[in-house]
Amino acid sequence: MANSRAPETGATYDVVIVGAGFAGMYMLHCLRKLGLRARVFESGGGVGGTWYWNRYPGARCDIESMQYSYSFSEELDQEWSWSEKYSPQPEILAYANHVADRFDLRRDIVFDTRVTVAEFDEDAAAWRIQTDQGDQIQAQFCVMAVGCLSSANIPDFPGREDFAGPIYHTGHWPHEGVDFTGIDVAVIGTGSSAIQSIPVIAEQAKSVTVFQRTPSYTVPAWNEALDPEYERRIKSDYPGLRAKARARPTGFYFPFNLNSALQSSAQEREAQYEAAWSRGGLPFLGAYGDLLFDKAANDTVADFARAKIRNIVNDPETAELLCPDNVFGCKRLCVDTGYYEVYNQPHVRLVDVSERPIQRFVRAGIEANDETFEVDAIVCATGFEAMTGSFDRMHIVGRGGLTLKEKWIAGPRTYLGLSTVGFPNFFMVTGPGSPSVLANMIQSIEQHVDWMVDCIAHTREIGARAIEPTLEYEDEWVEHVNEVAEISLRSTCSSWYVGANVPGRPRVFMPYIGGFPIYVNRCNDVMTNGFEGFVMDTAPQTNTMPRVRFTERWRVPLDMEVLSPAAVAAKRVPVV
Ligand code: N01
Repeated sequence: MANSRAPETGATYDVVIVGAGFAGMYMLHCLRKLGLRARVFESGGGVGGTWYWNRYPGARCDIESMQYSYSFSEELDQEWSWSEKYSPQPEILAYANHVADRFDLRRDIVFDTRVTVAEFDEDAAAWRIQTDQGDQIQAQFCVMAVGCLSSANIPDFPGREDFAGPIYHTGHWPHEGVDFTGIDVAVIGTGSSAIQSIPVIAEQAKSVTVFQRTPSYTVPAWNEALDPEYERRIKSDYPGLRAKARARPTGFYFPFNLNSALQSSAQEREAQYEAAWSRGGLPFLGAYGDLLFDKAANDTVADFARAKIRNIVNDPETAELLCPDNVFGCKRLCVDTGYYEVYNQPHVRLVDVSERPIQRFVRAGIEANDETFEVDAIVCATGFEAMTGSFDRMHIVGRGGLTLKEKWIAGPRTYLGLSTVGFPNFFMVTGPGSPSVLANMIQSIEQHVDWMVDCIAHTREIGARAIEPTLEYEDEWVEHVNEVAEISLRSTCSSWYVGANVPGRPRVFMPYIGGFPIYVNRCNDVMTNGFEGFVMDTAPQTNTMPRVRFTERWRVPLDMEVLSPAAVAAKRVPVV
């Protein structure tokens, strides 16, 4: 990326932040409130992170916009208006830009600059940072705000360089947009990005050929213009809604039925699923309390979803190919607008590559199943190296020359998804081992940032140079994350949650599935107990109680009525 500025060398900051998405922006805002000096490096040309890069047609959030937004500022909540129930990517990016302007964040963010090296200097107790633009700076703390789904997974299809046309990845979409009018397009993949983009691409293209390795379950979004009366009602008590959301396992609020699917009659279940389908979106998973924990219960909802597909898709062969046979909601549930319906259009074709992988790209298109599919453009909707991909792309070196890559060779190991042994003063926003992608990401981000800022402030206030978790607590947390993952059916299938979408990655269930409130309570307790499980060096008064500034708002009572069975089970499992 062109960058004409002179590199910054020799400067010292309190905190360096990698990434200016929703996490990096909020981190910067909070650190400034404490009077700390922070520098943010961002590889993109603007703020917004995932919403800066994922500009593919049809991209929008799948959590209602009124909840998929920052909650730290009541003024911000009141002044911003969303136009749709699930807002489109350009509007979410506009919101990120509004936040950057409103809180004057840009002056501490360096754009078009990728951090390449982060190395802990044990003598200085500080991180030495290098970028691809020649910057060399130092900071006491290093905060990775790199996102969970940022590193594009572009499979190594043979013959990629032979294809005559353009190849796009949904996660790196050209900023000027792509005009598919009148051309033949191939889409590889059928995850959330594909499911959102295919119906929109099909509106323009002469033909769309979709290469499917594994079908996904998707429920309709029933997206619509935001009802002003609904907005007014929420804004009349926004803090109330935010508090209710925080008490939920998913970090966002929606009606949740705790009853068991198996204890309902077939007729009752059908009615319940129909009602949930007609409300649409991710709340569909709240139709019954045991859908993700009991295979027999899950079979009932999977049957319902397959019946929907067969009912919507006219061609029986295509309908069968679109019917998943795995656990419903095991992979991330997709939320769509007109996805199954698109296969009723004569110019949209589904190609099954589940038995035999795509053979190669050739000049004219794609060879699969011994057939050449001639296309003018290829869209790879092939996902991300989730959770750890962005860390892998930097050279991160902790104490004693240990690299993070080496440490995580068999899968990520963290304490609370916040930090990792051997890497002092190093924090990860929504890192592996935290609820992250299993909860409303913006809530997950804010809770992590608030905790980290209180932690950084405390460390400095007591005069410690460094803070790092202990191996004992990290091991216990990793064990607990794995134990809780076993409770849910989500750990049973090959998904990006377990790294199975990228060949060669270790199979580990990466996010914490115990539920957001349980997790938040644990983080609160760790802080209240003087950062239990962490060691601080050269701290003269380690028994000083932390001042809870930012974290206070997360001390909400647990709503035991709506905790998921995994969350309840997690609470029973002794953590330390
Ligand atoms: O990626 P994915 P995504 N040959 O990994 C296929 C979030 N998100 O970008 O399932 C052929 O889900 C792969 O097949 P398989 C959301 O959390 C949210 O769509 O591995 N196919 C799969 O079908 C989501 O879960 C929104 O067998 C290959 C697809 O590519 C996450 O991001 C919107 C292949 C990848 O699907 C990732 O979604 C978009 C190969 N070699 C994304 N390699 C919202 O709605 C991979 N595939 C907010």
